[in-house]
Amino acid sequence: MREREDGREAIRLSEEVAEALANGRPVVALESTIISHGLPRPRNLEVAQELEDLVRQGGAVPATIAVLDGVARVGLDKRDLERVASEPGLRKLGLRDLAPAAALGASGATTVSATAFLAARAGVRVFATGGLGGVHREWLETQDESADLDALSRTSIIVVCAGVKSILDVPATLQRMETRGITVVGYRTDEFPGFYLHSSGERVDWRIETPAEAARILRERERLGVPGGAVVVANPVPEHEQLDPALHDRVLAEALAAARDAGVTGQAITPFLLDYLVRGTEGRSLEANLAAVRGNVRLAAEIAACWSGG
Ligand code: PSU
Ligand code: MN
Repeated sequence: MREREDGREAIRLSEEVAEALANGRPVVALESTIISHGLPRPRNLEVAQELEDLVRQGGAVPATIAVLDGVARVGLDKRDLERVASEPGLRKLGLRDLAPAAALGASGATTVSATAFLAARAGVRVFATGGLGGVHREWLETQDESADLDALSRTSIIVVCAGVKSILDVPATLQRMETRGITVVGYRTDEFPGFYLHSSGERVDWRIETPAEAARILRERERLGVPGGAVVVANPVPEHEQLDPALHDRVLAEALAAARDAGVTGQAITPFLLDYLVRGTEGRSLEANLAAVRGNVRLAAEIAACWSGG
């Protein structure tokens, strides 16, 4: 990695991650914004550890990504994870925020855009999260489209997710992904998942049945020379663990109205809506969110094994 004048590397890999990558062992990247801004405390720390354990049980090495004291870190130890889960005022960092955070020595959790970028730079090619960001419903007025999409259109990585967050305009987000050349495949489904919901009601054009097929698709993207971009593996939350769709629709409508009334915009809107849903569903949205993330992490570990084995 390129060094700064003061000798500090730009991206620091944990020993375990560096060793796994050097030996061609499977590694799964995990983002940290879901921990710091997406889940209530103190449950978030438990979840951060649980997700790392799930990666290990799947035979891969977890690489949770964040920026601590200005250093982009790929692979965190227990104390680092505690900081991400509980440090007051920890920032939310997208791709555009990485350079100022490094220059100013700031700390922050990384979103999908920043995590995918750092993972790929470090050589990690499989990444698991909950739901991607995308085009917000108020897009016509706010022009709010998550930087996740732009980053994924330029980063060669497999992202396992339960679709995009259902707080978004899902058809518009799918359209933007098509325009930007992001490959989207359904995992054992023909329907695009709905994050808390098993299905968003939208169709996906490609369906895969095995983790090996996901790895093969990224390989073929590279072999063909399709300009760097992600393969999104859309893995639905099992139907029996989804949020009740009627409850989802009702509380989401309330949440969107509350955000409008409170004038919440920009980086704050996604955490605001997710938090409103947790409270408005008495924690049921949280359980569905966690079920989705767990499933994604398990599948990502399997895909990582295929990636490094192939
Ligand atoms: N998935 C979740 N919970 C989250 C997120 C994803 O289950 O909180 C985070 C991711 O970090 C994603 C971010 O990149 O929300 C999107 O934020 P925005 O809409 O501001 O781009
Ligand atoms: Mn945004």
